[in-house]
Amino acid sequence: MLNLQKTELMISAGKPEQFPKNSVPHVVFSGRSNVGKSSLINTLLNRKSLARVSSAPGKTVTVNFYLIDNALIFADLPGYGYARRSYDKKEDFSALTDAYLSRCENIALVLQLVDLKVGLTEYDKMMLKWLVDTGTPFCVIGTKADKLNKTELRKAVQALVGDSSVGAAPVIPFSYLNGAGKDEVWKQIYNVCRE
Ligand SMILES: Nc1nc2c(ncn2[C@@H]2O[C@H](COP(=O)(O)OP(=O)(O)O)[C@@H](O)[C@H]2O)c(=O)[nH]1
Ligand SMILES: [Mg+2]
Repeated sequence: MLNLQKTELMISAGKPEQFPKNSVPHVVFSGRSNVGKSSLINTLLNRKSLARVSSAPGKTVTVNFYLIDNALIFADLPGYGYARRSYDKKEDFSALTDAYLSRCENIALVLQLVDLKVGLTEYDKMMLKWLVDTGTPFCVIGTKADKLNKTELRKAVQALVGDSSVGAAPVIPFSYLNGAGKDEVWKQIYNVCRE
């Protein structure tokens, strides 16, 4: 088991040269701005505010690397598809994300976050296609599950499970408000990291 107390923000990398160069496996958090990446990271690590939860999303373009117990890295990618971001900032985001995804050889698992109320966006589908094409292991995390009633939740999860871009990947509904899905996400992380 990992000692989650031993977690630190290694670096907020704004340039590829700053990406960590050690050989620790990476779990990558990908998704639209505001989808709940920081909230998921904080929940998984039992922290309130290690990863900054933003009400005004998408200002700085960085990949944030958290080192856990010297054995695992959480990589928080820049959020994409945020409408108010200026055009060139958008370019920055994709350049940095592309650089990370193409250069990092230690990606063990990608958690692709999708807001259950919004469903899959074109950007989400682009990312999922890349994950399938490159054979990168991934799970889809349906976020903000607490905002839906039982029927809506079942429909939203079914829509993700049935989408061809998701394929056979696990779909896990998650809520940071009540912790639903937290154990299942950790199970997936431990599964790939044991290999
Ligand atoms: N109701 C609810 N709100 C959430 C959940 N996760 C995130 N949020 C809210 O969504 C907003 C964006 O969350 P954040 O974690 O910063 O998203 P990020 O931009 O993907 O890192 C914040 O206002 C959060 O409080 C959730 O599971 N349930
Ligand atoms: Mg964030």
